[in-house]
Amino acid sequence: MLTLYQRTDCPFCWKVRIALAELGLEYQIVEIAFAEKHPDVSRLSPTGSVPVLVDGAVAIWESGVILEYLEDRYGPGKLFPGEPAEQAQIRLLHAYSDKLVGACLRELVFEKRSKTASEWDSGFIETYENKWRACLQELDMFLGDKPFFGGEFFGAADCALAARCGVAAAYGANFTTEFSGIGRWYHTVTRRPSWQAAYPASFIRTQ
Ligand SMILES: N[C@@H](CCC(=O)N[C@@H](CS)C(=O)NCC(=O)O)C(=O)O
Repeated sequence: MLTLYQRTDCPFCWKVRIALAELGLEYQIVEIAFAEKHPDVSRLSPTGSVPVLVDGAVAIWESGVILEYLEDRYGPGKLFPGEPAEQAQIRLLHAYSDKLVGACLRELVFEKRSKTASEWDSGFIETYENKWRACLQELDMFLGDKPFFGGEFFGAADCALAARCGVAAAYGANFTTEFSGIGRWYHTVTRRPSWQAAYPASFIRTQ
């Protein structure tokens, strides 16, 4: 049985849950509280961060490496489908999601989560909403008419971006009307069984 050390509302963990569900894998969860230093996580992950996936004698930290492992071990051609050039594109979009989309959403979420609505810094929020909008514009152009960021198939980049967009939606960042391609994609994503299975049971209240 696979074990996932995770925090439900963490987008890196959410991404891994979507991938596990896409591959139809059963797993058990060890939930780590916010700021908790769990001894298993400290032992298994040099960064001390989650997600950490344990598969028998193998322990993997770093969500991107977890997806690569799941692909190789359980789903060749499912999370990174296509020819090398298409697979590289999926890896680039996955990195884009973690590094660029993640960076601006993290600022938005922390600002909203750490304060009451009356204390929010509206200028700060506007700055990062604009960065988020710029990311969406690029992603929308990239997606074009394709059903998924993985092309015809829902792949690793879709897992990562689905979790990011889920966080954005939960924190009130509307994006589905302004960017029609992303809106169509997100609508499809939210109807997938993997999305429903992986959706966080609870979100930290924002106000
Ligand atoms: N690059 C890592 C990032 C993981 C990460 O930042 N996890 C956060 C939760 S969203 C965490 O565990 N933070 C607590 C810590 O690092 O001690 C990955 O992709 O797995």
